[in-house]
Amino acid sequence: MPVDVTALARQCSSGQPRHNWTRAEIAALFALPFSDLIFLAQQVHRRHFDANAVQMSSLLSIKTGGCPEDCAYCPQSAAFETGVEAGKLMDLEATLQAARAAKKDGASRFCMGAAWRNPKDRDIEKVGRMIAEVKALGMETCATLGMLTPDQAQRLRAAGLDYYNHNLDTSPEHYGAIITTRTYQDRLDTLAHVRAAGMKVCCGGIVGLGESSDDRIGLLHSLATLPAHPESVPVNMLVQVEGTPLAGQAKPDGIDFVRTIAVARIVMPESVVRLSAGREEMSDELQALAFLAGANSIFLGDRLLTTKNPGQDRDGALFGKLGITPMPYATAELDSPAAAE
Ligand code: SAM
Ligand code: DTB
Ligand code: SF4
Repeated sequence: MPVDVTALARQCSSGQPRHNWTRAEIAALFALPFSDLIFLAQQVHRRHFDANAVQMSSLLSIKTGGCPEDCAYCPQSAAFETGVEAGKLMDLEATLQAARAAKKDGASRFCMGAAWRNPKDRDIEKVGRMIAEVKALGMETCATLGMLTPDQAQRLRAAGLDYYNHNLDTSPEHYGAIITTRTYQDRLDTLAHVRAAGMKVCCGGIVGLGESSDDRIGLLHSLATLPAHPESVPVNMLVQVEGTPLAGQAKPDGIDFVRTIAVARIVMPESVVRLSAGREEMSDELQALAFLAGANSIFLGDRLLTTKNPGQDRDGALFGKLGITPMPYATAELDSPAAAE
């Protein structure tokens, strides 16, 4: 049966979260005239959020490079010559120093990333100590460490981890063209362990992997039909890194990227949607359109994990022009006393 777009738009504008999206409905949203799509995304956004508030996180690579996975986009895979040196797990004091600086620069959440397929149990112990100390600074905590067992997820939660980032990246159909060393189901299993341990989920994908428009529909369908929507949905624009198999291919159209953000906003109305990697190469106008389409979080600071991000000066000027204000502690209740500072 064809989708009744008028009825769908009316139903979407109520902002009620749904988990039974069909691919045909998501395709119909992508196909809306751009102004209608942005209007709908704005209606949904304003039902749940202050339209001018943007959540700010800071990223730190606590273990860089040498990863045994073969994700075709990633400069940290040991399978590609990208010039990224493999390092050891960072020590606690260096991590805390970065977290304190991030807090001073206005980040409310600190996200620690490791180039692992999965952490070992002794890594969980060390990262757990980092999490507890970052939390004691009065920041929300996030980590992205690869696949987890149920027990590892529980230990991270017990250490004070608020969010776990684990992306689906693309549609189930396109996944095998991007990563051969793990399956979509592996990703879904870790997401279930993270949920079962009581953590908030940060899960999204990448635009620019050579995916078709059906794959973007498929990615958003996978995310929006999870048993609970991820609280945080990063939409990354591929950062092409020399030496990775995806370097040098055609870049996606900016309007298509903004459409992906708008549809994510509509199908996961209560989620914070992150305008994630790729901002360094975006114009102010493209970023403004992404915020208008319902993106309401970003990474602050001049570095993502291994690649560049706009620094404080450019972001400060952009936020000033757009009247953007920081959204403190978007969805987590902090139990640390320092949170009140
Ligand atoms: N190794 C862990 C994993 O894969 O889950 C955690 C770190 S990994 C770098 C986190 C995410 O960064 C990936 O899932 C991917 O979505 C994103 N990412 C990596 N390289 C990227 C790139 N070149 N451009 C955009 N996003 C990228
Ligand atoms: C996410 O979705 N994007 C961030 C974060 N989660 C960990 C990572 C982007 C990495 C971009 C490439 C790099 O800097 O190495
Ligand atoms: Fe490893 Fe994560 Fe990069 Fe894949 S995305 S190669 S798992 S660091």
